[in-house]
Amino acid sequence: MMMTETVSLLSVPFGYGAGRHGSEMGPQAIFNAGLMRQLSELQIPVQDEGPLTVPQHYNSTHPRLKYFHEIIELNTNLAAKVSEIVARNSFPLVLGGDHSIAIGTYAGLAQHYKNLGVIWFDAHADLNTEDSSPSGNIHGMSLGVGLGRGPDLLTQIKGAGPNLKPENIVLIGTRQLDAGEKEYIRSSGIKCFTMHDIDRKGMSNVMDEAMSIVTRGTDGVHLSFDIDSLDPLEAPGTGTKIPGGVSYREAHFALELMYESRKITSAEFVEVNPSLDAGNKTARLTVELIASLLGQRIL
Ligand code: EXY
Ligand code: MN
Ligand code: MN
Ligand code: MN
Repeated sequence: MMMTETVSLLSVPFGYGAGRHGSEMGPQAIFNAGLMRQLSELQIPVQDEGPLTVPQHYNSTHPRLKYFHEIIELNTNLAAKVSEIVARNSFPLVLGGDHSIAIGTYAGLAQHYKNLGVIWFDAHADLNTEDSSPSGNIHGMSLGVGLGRGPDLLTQIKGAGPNLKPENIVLIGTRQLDAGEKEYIRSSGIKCFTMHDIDRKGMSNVMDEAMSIVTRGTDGVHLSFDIDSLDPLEAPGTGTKIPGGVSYREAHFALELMYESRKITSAEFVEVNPSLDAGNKTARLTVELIASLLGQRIL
């Protein structure tokens, strides 16, 4: 664990940001895979905050952004809850849900951290806008929203000003980018470690570089872990599978290094979709990864 003593577990059973059904069942699948037992073995005080109340589908009508109003409502509630957890000096551990919930997580964190570092583990960059998005699915835009790209109703959930800065963000595991995202990454200077970089440098060097970027001049570091960063052969239970991903070993090692750094101040694990899983394999693997982040060691 990092700078705080208690972990506050917040389930967000919400999947309207994704193109397919099922990630709203992610938190339950992760609990069923033995999360509480694993955490109790670590002897960390864990506070189960219970599931966040999520909006029902109400005729949301935006010409391009699917479930726009539901996503605003959800993230407004989530931001308030995350902010309250940080105010109590507890470590927010958010379980999704699709990746659109990152919008609420960092909006809440931004109430406390003015220069937040972010590690975005993902096959994707989630930097689309309503113009560049091929799908209209907001989970493919959630990092961009944090940088102020998008309609005010999404970017200003907790007041004016972008919540994140490009120079504080590191992408890891990237292997599927849309044209507008590539252009933005190049021009904004966001650091992007693609699968090519991981193959060439090794995860150890990538993590060293990544940690030095996200800790330089920042006041906290958030980990946003999209389970689709992993290779779909190992983690099939997710909605947007892209071959050639991070191995379980590499991910596990990266999370152990994050623990050793003692710099991570909040985390979210998203996009586990049990309806696409083989048994509950992906959720079990997620539990293992969370345990590594929180300090579990083999010996
Ligand atoms: N780039 C594609 C889109 O914007 O539709 C796919 C995005 C998937 C987003 C996922 C969960 O990280
Ligand atoms: Mn994502
Ligand atoms: Mn993804
Ligand atoms: Mn471990």
